[in-house]
Formats: sequence, structure tokens, C-alpha cells
Amino acid sequence: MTQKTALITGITGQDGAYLAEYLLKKGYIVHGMKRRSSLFNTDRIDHLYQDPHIEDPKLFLHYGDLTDSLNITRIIQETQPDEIYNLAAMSHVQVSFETAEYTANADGLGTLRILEAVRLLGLAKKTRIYQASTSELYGLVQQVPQSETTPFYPRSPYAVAKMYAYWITVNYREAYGMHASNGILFNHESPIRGETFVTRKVTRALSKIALGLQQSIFMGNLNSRRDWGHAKDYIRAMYLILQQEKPSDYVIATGITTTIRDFIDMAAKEIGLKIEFRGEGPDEIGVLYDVDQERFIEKVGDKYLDQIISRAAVKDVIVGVDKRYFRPTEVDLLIGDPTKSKTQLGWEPYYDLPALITDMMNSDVKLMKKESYLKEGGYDIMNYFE
Ligand code: NDP
Ligand code: GDR
Repeated sequence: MTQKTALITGITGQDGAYLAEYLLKKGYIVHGMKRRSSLFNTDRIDHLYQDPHIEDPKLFLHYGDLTDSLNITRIIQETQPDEIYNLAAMSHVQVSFETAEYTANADGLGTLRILEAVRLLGLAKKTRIYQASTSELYGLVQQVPQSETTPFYPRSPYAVAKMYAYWITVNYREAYGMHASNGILFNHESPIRGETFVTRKVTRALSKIALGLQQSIFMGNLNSRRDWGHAKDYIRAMYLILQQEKPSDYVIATGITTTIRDFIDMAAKEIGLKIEFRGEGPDEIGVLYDVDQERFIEKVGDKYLDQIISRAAVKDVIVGVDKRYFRPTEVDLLIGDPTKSKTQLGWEPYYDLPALITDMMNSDVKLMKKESYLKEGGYDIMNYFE
């Protein structure tokens, strides 16, 4: 079998990092597009880095940006990929309300730039394209659960941009016979999820609270419901979609939905913290009312037990609501129907939500312990003028 070449845009993101490792293990040559930034932004893929001077390297990184057609065209021309995974995007829904034009350019037109480059370079019959579509397309849901035939009703500049990307992918497939497919992925998380998405924000904050590094966390809408899976499972679906003989669009989801409040509750219980929610809307709070000491010692350590017990004794508030996290238009309920991907791709997730939470909490407790040790060692805040 000849060695395949893949190009991953967004290789420095959560999904890009997992996918790169997965494809390298499968024997692919992997090219990734990364953005220039003033700080290193390759943390998630540093373990995969190969010195270009070694013999027969398999991973190559190229500077690029989805808003730059010339650069995209050149990278595709130079790498001649068998498969392109277009994962790059301004992917934060709330931020897209503040950066609507840029989001349209990167997330919407960016996809067009890739499709058009493949066509112009005469690669339409060679290169298969995966487009990172999203459950956000369903927005104000028209059907429960959501499947490939559910009408879209996007509720944010991000979702509207992704709607353009979805349809331009379908259009190039139909117009030029390209093997271009959409994976309509529901929320997927992991220990390397971006820190401002709700799950990671919660697992990081609870870990810090457990170690006495943080007092409380402020959240947005606790009532919205999401269908959460593990990114490791979802990148396998991306790969499977491009291995199909014919291109098509697939929903990737678990079929189970959970409120943000219940996610916080489950993540807290994972390390032995018991939270009671009181009040409603912006006035809702979560108080720490008890600690499962055995669990806490097992998951966090007895060193940190006394401070957390004393907080539980006074029913201290550890969760609050801040309206600034409310979105101008919200997506209240997402729950996917993955029947097509299960039957046609043979895709099955290994992780359920409790297993995902265990993975994230274990990782963040470990990470925050590192922070705690550094603080104890005097490596705290940097002051340039002291
Ligand atoms: P991340 O936000 O973790 O990663 C996004 C990646 O895109 C990063 O590598 C980022 O670079 C890069 N990027 C952002 N803007 C540009 C640009 N203008 N040009 C080039 N690269 C850019 O997202 P995820 O890994 O979570 O998601 C991957 C894709 O899947 C995204 O398109 C997202 O919208 C979509 N999606 C995600 C879901 C999820 O639950 N995770 C669900 C459904 C769809 P940098 O590191 O420099 O910021
Ligand atoms: P989402 O993910 O918008 O679904 O987009 P996010 O984790 O940001 O929000 C999920 C839900 O939680 C509510 N929420 C909060 N969200 C954040 N970020 N911070 C908070 O403090 C908070 N409090 C409550 C939100 O209102 C929302 O209802 C993600 C991204 O990965 C997209 O790129 C992807 O397309 C979709 O998932 C599927």
C-alpha cells in the first residue's frame, strides 16, 4: 500500500493534535498548517515534533492562515495531499459575536479557499476533503434529536459562517464530483480542550478550588444542554468519513444530553465535592455542602483536605453566575442521532460522559498540582517592573 499524505489545517488545536497523532500512527505523512504567533502555539503537538534534519521525517509544519488564499494554494500545491482535514476555525461561539466579520472570513470563506485551491490545482479527483461542520448549525432546534436531515437554524456568527462552509462543501461535491464531506460533530472535549470552553473551564476551576488555588467560578447559562463526547473518539470518525468510497455528510454524537449544571455537579463529585445549587438565572449559586473525604483523598490528596472541609462546613459559595457569559442568542438544546455514522461508518464511541469527566479531572488535578508546587517554590506572578 502506498503511503498516504494528509494536510491538517488547525493542527495546533484540540482535534488537530489528536488527529495528527492518529494519522502518524497509521503511517501517514502529515502536513499541518499553523499560524504565526508571538508565543509558541504548538504545545498540543510538541510531543509529535520531529527535527526536520532527521532521516525520513513524517510530520511537517507550514505557516499559514485560512484568510490567505495564496498561502493555502501554495501549501496544497507543495504537499499534494490525498486527504485534507479542514479543522482550522475561530471556534468560539461567544467570541464570534465580537468578531463576526473575521469569523465569516476564516470559517466560511476559508473553506471555499481550500475547495477552490484543490480544484484549480487539478486535484479534484485525487484529494479528499473533510470539513469540520458542527451541531451549532441546528441552533434553534427544529427537531429532537438532530440528524443529517434536520433543518438548520444557526444562532451565532460562528454558526452562520459554518453554514456557508457546510453548503459550499456540498456544492463542490455536486458541481465538480469532489470527494468532499461534512462531519457534523456535536461537542467533543478532552484534557486538551481550549480553556474557555465550558467543560474545560469547569474542570480547571474545580481542580484549582480543590487545591485551594481559587475561591469560586463564574458561569453563564447553566440550563443549556449539550451532547458531549470525547475528542479521541470523534477524530476517528473524521478518518472513517474520508475512507468511504463515496463522500457524504454524517452526524457524530453520543445521543445523550446533559445540562451545564449537571456537568459541574458530575465533575465535582468525581473528586468528592458535593455542590447544591440554589436560586435561579443570574442569581443562581452553587454551595459546597459536603466532601466525600475518601474520594477526595484518592483523587486530590490528603494534603488539601483540611481547607476544603472548612469551606464545606460554612457552605461556601463556589459557583456563581455572571451575565457577561450569556450569549445574545443561545442554543438551548443539542442532542444528536448518530444512527447513520454507526451503521454506515461502523463508528462507536468508547467514552461516555462519566469516562470523559474522569479523564479531564485527572488531568487537570495533575496540572494544577504542578501550578501549586511552582507557587510554593516562589515561581508565582511575573512583574516586569519589580
Ligand atoms: P480549536 O479552537 O481547539 O482549534 C482551532 C484551530 O484552528 C487551531 O489550531 C487554531 O490555531 C486554528 N485557527 C484558527 N483560526 C485560524 C486561521 N485563521 N487560519 C489558520 N488556522 C486557524 O478547535 P477544535 O479542535 O475544538 O475544533 C476543530 C474544528 O472543529 C473547528 O473548525 C471547530 O469549529 C469544529 N468543531 C469543533 C467541535 C468541538 O466540540 N470541539 C464540534 C464541532 C465542530 P491557533 O492554535 O493558532 O489558535
Ligand atoms: P459551544 O461550547 O458554544 O457549544 O461550542 P461552549 O463550551 O463554549 O458552550 C457550551 C454551553 O455552555 C454554556 N455556558 C458557558 N460556555 C462557556 N464557554 N463559558 C461559560 O462560562 C459558560 N457558562 C455556560 C454556553 O452558553 C453554551 O450553551 C462548541 C465549540 O467547540 C464550537 O466550535 C463547536 O462547533 C460546538 O461546540 C459544537
